Order: sequence, then C-alpha cells, then structure tokens
Amino acid sequence: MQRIILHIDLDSFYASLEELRHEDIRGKPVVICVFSGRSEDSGTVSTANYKARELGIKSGMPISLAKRLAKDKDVAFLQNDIEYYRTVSDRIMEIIEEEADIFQQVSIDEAYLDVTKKSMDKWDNAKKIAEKIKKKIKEQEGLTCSVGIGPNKLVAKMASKHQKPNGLTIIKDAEVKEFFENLPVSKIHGIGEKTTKILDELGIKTAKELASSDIKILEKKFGKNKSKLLLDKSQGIDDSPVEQKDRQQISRLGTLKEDTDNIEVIFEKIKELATDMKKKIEKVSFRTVSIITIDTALKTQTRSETVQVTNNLDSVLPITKSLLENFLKENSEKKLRRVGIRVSNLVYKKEQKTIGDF
Ligand code: TTP
Ligand code: MG
Repeated sequence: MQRIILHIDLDSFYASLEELRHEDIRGKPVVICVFSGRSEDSGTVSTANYKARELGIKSGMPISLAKRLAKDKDVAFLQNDIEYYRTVSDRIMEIIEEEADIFQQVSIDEAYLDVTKKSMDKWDNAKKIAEKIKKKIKEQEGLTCSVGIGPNKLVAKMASKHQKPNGLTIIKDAEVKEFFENLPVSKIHGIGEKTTKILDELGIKTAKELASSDIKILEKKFGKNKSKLLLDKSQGIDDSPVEQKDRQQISRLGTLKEDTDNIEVIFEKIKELATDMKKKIEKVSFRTVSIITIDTALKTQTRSETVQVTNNLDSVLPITKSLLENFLKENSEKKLRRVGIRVSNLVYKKEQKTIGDF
C-alpha cells in the first residue's frame, strides 16, 4: 500500500536554542561545544549555526580547529547544555506526535511520522500537516525545522535534507526516480565513506550507476544482504516501517516572573506546570520525578527521585518541593530564572500505545 511519511529535523538545533535565550549572540555565528576541560580549547563542536557553517565550522570538528576558522571574526563559542536541549526537545516531540498515525523519534531533534491515514492518502493533506507542525513549533518554541515528505523513510529523510533551513520538500513516488538518479552515492542516506570509496573503486559514482550495476560484482564486495540494500537505496526503495516508540519522559518548563531564590514562589510555578502536565499523563504512570532548574547564568541542572509507580502527580509534589529545597540550600548564591518538572521511566497501560492518543 502507498504510504505517506514525514521526516522532521530541527534546524541547527542546539545553536538555535542558545540564540533564543542569549540576546547578545543573536545574528552572530554561534558554535556549541563540549569542552573536555583538558586544555582551554580541547573538545569537540556539537553543532554550529548556519552563519558559522559559512566559515567552515561543523559538528564533530575539534574546537581548536573551529577557533582557527573563526580567527578575527566575532563568533560566539558556548558550552553545550544538554539537559536544557532535552527538555525543549520533549515539548517539541509532543507537538509532532499529536499529528502522526505512527510516531518514531530517532534523535534529540529528529522524528519520522507515518501520516498515511491522517492525510487520507493525499500529498496535499500531508503538506498541510507539515505546515501545521512547522507553525506550531515556530509559535510555541520559536524554532524552525525542515520537513521532508515521501513514500518511505529513506525518501522523506533525503527530502528534509534537500532544503535546509526552514524547508518543506515533497518527493512523490513518481518523482523518486528522477530525484535519486543524479545523486552522487555519498549523498544517499546510510551510504558512508567506506562504502562510497569501495563503490568508487568499482567505477560507481552516482545512484543511477549503482542502480544499473551488476549485483554479482557488488555481492563479491559487500555480500548478499548489503548489496540488495544498496540497490534498493540507489532507487529510493525502503520498506522499513515507522516504528512507534513510546516516549520515556514528559516535561514542562516555565519562566519565573522575576529571578528568585524564594522557595514558595518557585514551588508555585512548579505546581502550575504540574497542572498543565496532568492532562498528558492521565493514562501513563511514572517511576521518577525530577525538577529542572535554570539559573540566571542559564546553567541547567536537574534533581531526581525514584518513587513508587504512580500516575498521581499531586502525590509527588511534596517530593519536588524537597528536591527544590535541597537544591536551593546547595546553591545558596544562585537565583533561578526558569524552572521545570519532569516525569520519566514511564509505564504505559497495555491498550495505551501513545500519549498522543488522548
Ligand atoms: P543535527 O540535526 O545533525 O544538526 P543540527 O540540528 O545542529 O543542524 P541541521 O540544521 O543540519 O539539522 O543534530 C541535532 C543536534 O545534535 C545538534 O544541534 C547538536 C547535536 N549533535 C552533536 O552533539 N554532535 C554531532 O556530531 C551531531 C551531528 C549533532
Ligand atoms: Mg537538526
């Protein structure tokens, strides 16, 4: 049966989040780093925004090299704050999941959606779903993403990459052949450097050449299974299903009216966030409850406690208060700007497949 699959990928995710919360770096090249601490510039680049990419800076690069490329330019280098990115990712994935028949998150900023039923088999309807998701993410989180729509996961993934940032690309089944034909093999999702090199030695450079190559020759190099996979990929064929994965955490984050270390004020905010979260966890239980704190220097920390499996959020509110109390004691010099609550280690009821169902 014809399927309609969406692939969604946030644009320069960590860097965009930092630009949103640091007014002073907006519009500049921004590089997010994991400093290893061994020496001042040791460590790697997590990601760079599109302005920094113009300087040649990219994910996985040593920070020292990125700094050389940024020399004499006004480039912001920031420490990676993964706890914060996870919390925002949680909320975005909730938005996305609501629009899917089947939802599969594949990384912190990426998900596949099967929308065959919701779009009633119509590409135009799938496009409307993609536009709705883009609008919601922009309005609620201030972020852009790129969406690819295709008849399978491989094509959807290639489509989302085709136009970035803030893209929306549809490759209908009738257009797949033409889209793939002219691609160099290295551009096909899942074909890495090693395979590209071997194919190159066989004189195969484009997807079209791969698609028309002799399977016997491929099998000598790659074995039966991988050769079949390569031939499929070269033609944009992919039968793998979007696999529903129940999410393992739900969180809410809010900004305090003013920076404060007053426990009552902060706890009021946590209660407010918990009320908003209740609707989402009616039919799911949890084993861990956490508070998330973001101080005035924008450092994010979490404090967690394991509880008896429950779906009663009110019953664990006193625990969040004592977690908060301990945090404030240990960080007496700090004031908080934002605060959050998270439940994790979720237990789904048998008939309840996804939290997007209710
Ligand atoms: P990506 O989606 O690969 O990159 P991106 O969102 O920064 O940029 P793009 O617009 O091209 O999608 O990865 C998502 C996040 O994962 C990214 O913001 C940072 C993190 N990441 C790393 O920490 N290390 C890595 O090597 C990569 C590739 C990503
Ligand atoms: Mg991304």
